[in-house]
Amino acid sequence: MYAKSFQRPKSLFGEFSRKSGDHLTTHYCPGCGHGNLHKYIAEAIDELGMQDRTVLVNPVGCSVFAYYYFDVGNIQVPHGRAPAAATAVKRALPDSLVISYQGDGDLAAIGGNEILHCANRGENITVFFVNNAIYGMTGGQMAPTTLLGQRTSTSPTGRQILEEGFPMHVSELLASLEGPSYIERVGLFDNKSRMRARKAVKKGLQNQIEGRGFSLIEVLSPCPTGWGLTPTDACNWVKENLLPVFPLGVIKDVTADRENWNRRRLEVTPERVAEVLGITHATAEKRTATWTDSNVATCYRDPRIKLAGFGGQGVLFLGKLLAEVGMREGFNVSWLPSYGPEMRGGTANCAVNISTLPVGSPLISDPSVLIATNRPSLDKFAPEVVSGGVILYDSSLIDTAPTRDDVEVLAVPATAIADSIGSPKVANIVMLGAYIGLTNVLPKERVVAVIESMTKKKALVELNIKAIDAGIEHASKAHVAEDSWAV
Ligand SMILES: Cc1ncc(C[n+]2csc(CCOP(=O)(O)OP(=O)(O)O)c2C)c(N)n1
Ligand code: SF4
Repeated sequence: MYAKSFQRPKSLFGEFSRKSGDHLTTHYCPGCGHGNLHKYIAEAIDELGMQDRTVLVNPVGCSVFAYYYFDVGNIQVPHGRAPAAATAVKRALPDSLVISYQGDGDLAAIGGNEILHCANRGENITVFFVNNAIYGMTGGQMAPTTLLGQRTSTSPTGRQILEEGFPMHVSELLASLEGPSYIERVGLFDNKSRMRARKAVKKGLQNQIEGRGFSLIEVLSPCPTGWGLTPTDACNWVKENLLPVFPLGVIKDVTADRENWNRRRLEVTPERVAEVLGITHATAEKRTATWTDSNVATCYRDPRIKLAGFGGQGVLFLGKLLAEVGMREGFNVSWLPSYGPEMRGGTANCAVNISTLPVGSPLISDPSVLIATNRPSLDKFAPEVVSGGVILYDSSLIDTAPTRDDVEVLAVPATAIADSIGSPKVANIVMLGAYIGLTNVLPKERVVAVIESMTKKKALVELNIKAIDAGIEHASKAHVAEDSWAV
């Protein structure tokens, strides 16, 4: 007896964790071609035994969340930049299977330049180019591949030659270059075309494994939502409208002549980076700091610090200062700024790691320390601080204390203190003084040394030293007051 069982390819996750509740379906609309293509790619990866060595470069577009579905290495990149990221991964890890997955807006519009040069270099990668003739994710705007006369949200009367030019035949364009090895156009509109697509997907990946150079598979893909059609009508629309303009078939195939098309492995060492960038003082020495013999309490060690306030309050500078001092102390550090487009007055925050361990990511979603200098920042980030963490806030500007009782809270009237010693501009440095006064995480002398190396103005250095001292003093007094209260 035979039993036929259908199961999900291993290269797709067993459950999709993106949506709460439903972990079985993807976020794609019913009848969308992305789902089919995901399945064919995953099946091919399984068949080629490459799951552990695959890196999928996810684009911006409807398929931005492909990393919730593919159980392989994933990178999500800015709009149109997948070929550059794929190039970097492939050159650094030539034995990996690198996939650039892109829509027609992503690949042919904003990323037109990237794909052109990537194809021209003949990078040994595989590109899946999903052509649905519009920008699906953002509401069906016109793409370079939109058909003449096709109505979209940005061509409401239909695409016109004299207004928007001709539909772009990207595959033919790329095939005119010498670099690419294999380019085929397939469609997803009936069983036969889907089987052909499945084969092309596998060949594109196989080529890469065999070192045969650049492969691109263009997939004419239904977008029922963007086109305002039912899934069945969308398949018919592919056949009746897209096919005559974008005929299916192999557009270029010189894979038989191409071997060893892999690049030499790119050695990226700190020394090499320093050499290329001409940074003579860069050293590759291991970070040596430890907390073992320090007087820093365990709860303050390896801090993950979020600093937040208005632009112009100096929170980004403060973060840089902390990271610089930490680095000079021999810790691993990172500094990641985040700010709005306003030059002044918008919100600004940054994340700083100071760690004895290598920093895996500069992003901090669970800070152990929050230094907040305005109310919105305190409201936004206080709930993220881990239990047992520390919150310092400028109580001159924030009139309500955080309500958390599982963290240590220090109110610092930083702006008032800074005002009293000469300038409200050093309120940020008062906050810094309070932080190091409370935790001992970094020595004051080192902070001063870094400030001295940043400015030649003696008066400014002196004002900063006063601000640090005032912050330290405030922290120690607050501690004493708290201890006596506790007793
Ligand atoms: C730099 C930048 N510009 C514009 C956008 C807005 N945007 C998001 S997705 C998208 C178009 C995606 O269309 P396509 O690549 O065809 O993929 P589809 O959604 O149809 O699968 C645009 C313009 C963005 N996210 N980033
Ligand atoms: S909008 Fe179009 S491309 Fe995007 S998920 Fe829906 S059907 Fe697919």
